[in-house]
Amino acid sequence: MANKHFVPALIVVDMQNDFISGSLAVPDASQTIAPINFLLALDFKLKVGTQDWHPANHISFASNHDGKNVFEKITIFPPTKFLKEENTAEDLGLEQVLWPDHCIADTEGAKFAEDLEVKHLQVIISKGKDDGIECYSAFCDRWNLTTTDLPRTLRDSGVTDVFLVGVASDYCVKYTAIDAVKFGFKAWVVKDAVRSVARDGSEWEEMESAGVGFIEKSEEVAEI
Ligand code: VGL
Ligand code: ZN
Repeated sequence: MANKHFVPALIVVDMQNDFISGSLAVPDASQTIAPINFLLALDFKLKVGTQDWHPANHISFASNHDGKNVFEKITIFPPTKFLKEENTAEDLGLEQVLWPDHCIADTEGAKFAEDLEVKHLQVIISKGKDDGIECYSAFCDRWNLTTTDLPRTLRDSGVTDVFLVGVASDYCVKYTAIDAVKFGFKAWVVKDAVRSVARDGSEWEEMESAGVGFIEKSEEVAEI
């Protein structure tokens, strides 16, 4: 029988106070804590926690755009300092939802949820740290101009498959899962351990067409 090469990593996405019970609370996010703690106690080659880690003047905050309300959409352009030679900022406009202030670096709202078993996390990836860069994915920013340490960290550990849990399944989990596939990993979203902002289920088709796989229940991961 062929030797199946399988090196799993767990990626716990943005399980921070502001997303659980704070300024950008994702409905029922606290219900993911038990399944995530179950997964954190299993064996993985690597257990990674990601965190949104914004400066107060972050581009995604409605409060930083005069006359704009939260959940309004605007077009954002990347800071010129990150541009690659072939692009100008005007080529790279992206539609951006404006959020309430959330996960400001070193605040209570940016801390991991108290009941989460963070002691199992071996690596923490912070993202959205530059005021002009929006970074839903834990791999790279929305323009793919900057990457985090995550791709290299996973490759250095020989990881083949990533199991994704946390919030939000229609933003940071979705973008991270789709980028995981783009960066050459097999990606699995564990459905009972994620929750969404919009609760309309629209994220699943998008992830499926990108090649992301799904697992219904965290208990099933123990059997893989
Ligand atoms: C997220 C909105 C803004 C997320 C982060 O973690 O899904 N959503 N920033
Ligand atoms: Zn954010």
